[in-house]
Amino acid sequence: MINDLGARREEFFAGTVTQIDTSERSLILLCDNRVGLKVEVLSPRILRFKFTTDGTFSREFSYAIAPGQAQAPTRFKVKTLSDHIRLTTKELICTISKVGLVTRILDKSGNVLNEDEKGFHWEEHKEYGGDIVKMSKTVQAQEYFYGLGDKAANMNLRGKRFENWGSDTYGYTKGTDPLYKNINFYMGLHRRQAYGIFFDNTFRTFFDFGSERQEVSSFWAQGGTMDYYFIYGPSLTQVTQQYTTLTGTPELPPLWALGYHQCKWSYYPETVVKDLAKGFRDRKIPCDALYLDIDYMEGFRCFTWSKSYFPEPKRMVQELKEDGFKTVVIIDPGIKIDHDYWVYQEGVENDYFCRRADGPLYKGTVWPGLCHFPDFTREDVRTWWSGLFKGLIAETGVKGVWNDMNEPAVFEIGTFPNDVRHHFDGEPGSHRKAHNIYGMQMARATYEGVKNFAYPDRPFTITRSGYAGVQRFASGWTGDNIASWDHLWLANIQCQRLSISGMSFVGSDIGGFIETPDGELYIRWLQLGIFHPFCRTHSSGDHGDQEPWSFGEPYTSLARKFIELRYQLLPYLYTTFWQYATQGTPMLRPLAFIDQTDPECFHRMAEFALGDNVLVCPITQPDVEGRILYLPQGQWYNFWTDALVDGKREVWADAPLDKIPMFIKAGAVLPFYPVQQYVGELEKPEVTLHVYYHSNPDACVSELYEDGGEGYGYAEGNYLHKTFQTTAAPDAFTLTQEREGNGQDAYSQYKIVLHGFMAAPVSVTVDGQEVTLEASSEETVPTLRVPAAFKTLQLQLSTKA
Ligand code: NBV
Repeated sequence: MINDLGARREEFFAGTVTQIDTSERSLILLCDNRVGLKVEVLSPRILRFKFTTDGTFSREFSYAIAPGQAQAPTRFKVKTLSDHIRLTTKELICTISKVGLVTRILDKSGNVLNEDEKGFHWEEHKEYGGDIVKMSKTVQAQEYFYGLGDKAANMNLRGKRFENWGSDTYGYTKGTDPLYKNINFYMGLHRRQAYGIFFDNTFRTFFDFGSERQEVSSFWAQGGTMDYYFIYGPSLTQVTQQYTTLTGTPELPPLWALGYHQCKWSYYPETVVKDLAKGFRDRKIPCDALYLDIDYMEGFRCFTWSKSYFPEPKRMVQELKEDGFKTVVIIDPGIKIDHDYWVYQEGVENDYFCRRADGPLYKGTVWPGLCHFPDFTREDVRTWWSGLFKGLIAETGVKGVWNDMNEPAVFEIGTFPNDVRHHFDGEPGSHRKAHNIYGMQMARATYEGVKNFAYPDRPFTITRSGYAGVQRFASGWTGDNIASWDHLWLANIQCQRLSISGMSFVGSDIGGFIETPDGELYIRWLQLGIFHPFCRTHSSGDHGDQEPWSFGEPYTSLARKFIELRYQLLPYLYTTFWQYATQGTPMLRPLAFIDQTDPECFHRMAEFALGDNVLVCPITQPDVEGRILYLPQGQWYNFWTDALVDGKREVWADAPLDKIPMFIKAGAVLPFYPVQQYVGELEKPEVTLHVYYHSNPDACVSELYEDGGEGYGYAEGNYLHKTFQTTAAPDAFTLTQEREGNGQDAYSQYKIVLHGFMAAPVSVTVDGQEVTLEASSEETVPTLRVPAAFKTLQLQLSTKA
């Protein structure tokens, strides 16, 4: 049973199976050396593998798994054969060797999806006790690896090793690892089939994708249990979707949260904030949210306001609100040790702060000086923390909360010492076990507080750190990046990777946090940022200004142009968010997610899709007039010129500084709003449907989801989910609309803009009635207006079309 593989390392393996049990959901195998494996069948495509090294399975508890996700029992069969046990579901075959519990998973046609190399093995942790639990798997031929959250590395993770141990990585660069978030979820793609692995272990974890040994991938943790989920796609998108059936998705954000946000460390005092607000409105640059960084507080004490900088916060927040701005404030976890400070007093009186192993309260230095830190792994502490938001949200009118430093970060020593104790919701342990979920539990308590006091409005929260499942509680940003072209490139990859790792509501500090961009870099970054679900300029503020107008002309006008485009795209962005919130579909999709049969898409990483119909590729170099990019299969319209381009090949896209390469899928219906200075400025913004011609007799489907953009009316059915289909015949083109939901249209008509039609249609009928086209300056872009509830729009095309 003992395999001494390394020079100093004593590794242990499973023995021989002596007992086989099945229940409604699981197969349980026990070996002669007390090693056990429970295979839980969560669905025909999701299997959970949980091991024990001492005959007893650990308690069923997970911060990652969303409550209420339990699925109905799934039928499966178990067969015992001479040297292995075989479990089959409708979609998968899983074999487990009787000696060593080595596992292999195949699709129902017998293709290997994933197989163990050594499989489960472990080492005893000599210093801390417990097991260092390990799993090794065989890398399949031509296998690509994706996922793992916010890694600053190429899209394909093969050949690399990574660590998850949330870290404050100011000024990180490509290759810095670990970063702020801990998402133990990756995907493998080979033979056109994809699967995912989610390793639910909160200790420091590692993932190796053929770095140490080319043909072996492995993952391990410095404590806890080997407990992982295998998720079969077969498409990459399905893998991410199913991962979110386990770990959850966020609720729909308020629509304003998808607008443009402006941040700096720090805007103060009040006059500066007011000037900033005026700066946007005077220049007619749309903006929805303004952020207050740590200086708004009194000596960095959370839940206080600096009396000299912000003497009347409620009035200021209200005045900003009247001008369409929502105020978002930062809240860090460190609570200043100050006997006259009520938050400190409440925390001490109720014993809410973390303690060292031998009893004293843990003290660490952060912005306010020496601090104590709430133990967010206790329910009563989370409830207390949530309650602290009453003042900010219910009384002062703040609309969103930004959680920073929650890795947790501590000056000089990095994070809490290992011996710091945490309650861990009933299974007390050290910081080794709680570190990676500390930030997520802070975000959870913050979210619950903001939600409670914001009701009936929707909450908005953002976090720097998190563990798998954090997407249920907060949006996120990629931390302290640098104003450099390399970082613009990285922001693109990091946001895509977070999105496919279940966390779509993400963005980077536009323009870079550290140092100052020049006008060109800022505009190129903004051009990318408007396609990220979270769109915020942020900078450390100790150097030049970083507002959209800070770089003078032509940059101010260009910034306005792209922020305006963001506001036009809002109905599309919101629909894409709805797909994410309801189905777990990633909002940002790397090319491999668009066509996993085309090997050219597997390693590409600059190009990505936002939602179903928009493909973009940022410019990440100075002084260029365009770039070569790869368009996936299908036909695409250049957004700027309406030129039709065939996919599955490289194309050159012109992109002087006033353009970003942007393509719309042929056949798409792209909903646009008019430009607004902030969400809600227009009470009933008209929707323009941009209809892109395709010559395909097969229908091309686009969606539009609408609700009030605020409040919970949608939960009562007050929403409209519209499905548009476009189909072409040789001399005709049809657009149909199907509607579901009890919402009311906010507008009576759609404006329809026809793109890519060779000539104006000779006749147009809407639900059988003939209508006339509007006079248009450009003959190639005919427009018309149709009733919002139309069912069928029939275009009779000249034979030239
Ligand atoms: O609160 C100040 C900053 C904040 O602006 C930034 O976004 C965070 O990532 N914070 C880090 C702490 C200071 C970093 C040097």
